[in-house]
Amino acid sequence: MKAAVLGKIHDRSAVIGVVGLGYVGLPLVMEFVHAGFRVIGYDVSQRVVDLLMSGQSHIQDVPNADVLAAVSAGSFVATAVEARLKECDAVSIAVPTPLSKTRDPDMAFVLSAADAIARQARPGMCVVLESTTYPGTTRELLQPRLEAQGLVVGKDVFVAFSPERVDPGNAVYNTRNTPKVVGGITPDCVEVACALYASCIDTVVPVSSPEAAELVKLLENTFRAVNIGLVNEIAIVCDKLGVDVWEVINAAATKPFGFMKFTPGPGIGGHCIPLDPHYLAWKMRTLNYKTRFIDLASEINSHMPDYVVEKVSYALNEVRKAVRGSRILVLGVAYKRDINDVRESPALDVIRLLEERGAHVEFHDPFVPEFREEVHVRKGVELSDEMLRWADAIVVITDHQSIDYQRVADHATLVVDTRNVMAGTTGGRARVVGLATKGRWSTGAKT
Ligand code: SAJ
Repeated sequence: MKAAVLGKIHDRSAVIGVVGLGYVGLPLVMEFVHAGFRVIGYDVSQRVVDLLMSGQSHIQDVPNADVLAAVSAGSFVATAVEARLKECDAVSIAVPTPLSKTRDPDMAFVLSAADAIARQARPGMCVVLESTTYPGTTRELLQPRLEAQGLVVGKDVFVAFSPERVDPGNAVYNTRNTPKVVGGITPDCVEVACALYASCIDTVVPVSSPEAAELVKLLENTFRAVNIGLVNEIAIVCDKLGVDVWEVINAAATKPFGFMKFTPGPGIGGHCIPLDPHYLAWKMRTLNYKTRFIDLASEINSHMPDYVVEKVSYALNEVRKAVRGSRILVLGVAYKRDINDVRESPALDVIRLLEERGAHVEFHDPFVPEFREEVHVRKGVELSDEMLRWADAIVVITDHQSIDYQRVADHATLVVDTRNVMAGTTGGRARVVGLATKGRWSTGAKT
């Protein structure tokens, strides 16, 4: 069976399935198409399926033209019909793994994908889970569902975990040129899954088990969460010492070895960093172990929106204004610069906290004209000189590069700058308060 599937991968006659056509799945579809495979994309959203089949892309990093070309050539078909998975020789699962309200893993998407694939699975199939999850998921949730169909893993079917490493909006690193870690249930599973990805990704990194591969991903993103938490705490330390945190970090970053630059901010957003470490923390709790670094980093990072609002309150107070009744313009609501994704964005917390204190808050984000709050859609405002003058305070949350910060300095009266974007401005009427400039006023402090 292994030789058969390896042969189909080698001669590109294998039909590849991708379950979940989001920011991970759709780029992966395109890489398999460009490698010469026919790809069946399965998604439960008929809206997504219809959009893709009409030659349009809903993913920022995948151009419409790529989708249209693949669909027109018959190399890619999107479907919401589960039975189409029966045609696949290999299937990659790239569905969301969110957290529940109690910050526990929500495996519903993975389980329904695994059940769908199990129902359609047949001998000779390779199934790879890509969704970020706790160590043990592949062996405990995916493997038994396939075995329940009478399939022997490592003989009839080949099962592996391979973490996604998609960085939305990254112009340098994409699915093809980012090394792909692969951990299989058996050595033959590793061999088959590595051959699958080696067909369309430059570098494949085999590891000895799915647990190792699952943990690789969690280490990568916990590493970021913990270091962001550290540098956010350093910002608070600098605030109490009256030291410019950006000066300290930029100087530390001159160390050519043994240091990696992270920057403080209003908190962490996105679908990875705020969530992934909690998958590991949850798993370790079931083993009666407390992952203190993860918990502490999460505590500091999730406190940053409160810290920012305290800064706003302090800065307004310095000009005898209360937050209540103040007009505040938030610049940037996306969770990081130059993208349009607001998931878990700290901006949402900052806006909520300011409004709870009675402020009138508007936002401007060149990438996000509007976003959905619980029950209504919140629309942004255009960035105008009038709007800048209207605001009692401008709060920079996302450091989009397309915003003219000199214009902000020239027309605003007060800027609370959580991303150090005002450092590049000169003069202007605005007073700037940074993340770590307690009471120290600077008009466009340069670092
Ligand atoms: N952030 C900081 N300070 C930093 C870095 C990030 O406050 O020094 C904030 C960002 O503003 C954002 C959040 O943390 O709100 C997450 O930022 P991120 O740069 O980690 O961006 P993500 O969430 O898009 O992370 C993705 C991840 N990719 C995958 O999981 C495959 C992550 O592993 C990548 O390292 C990251 O992109 C990247 O390097 O850009």
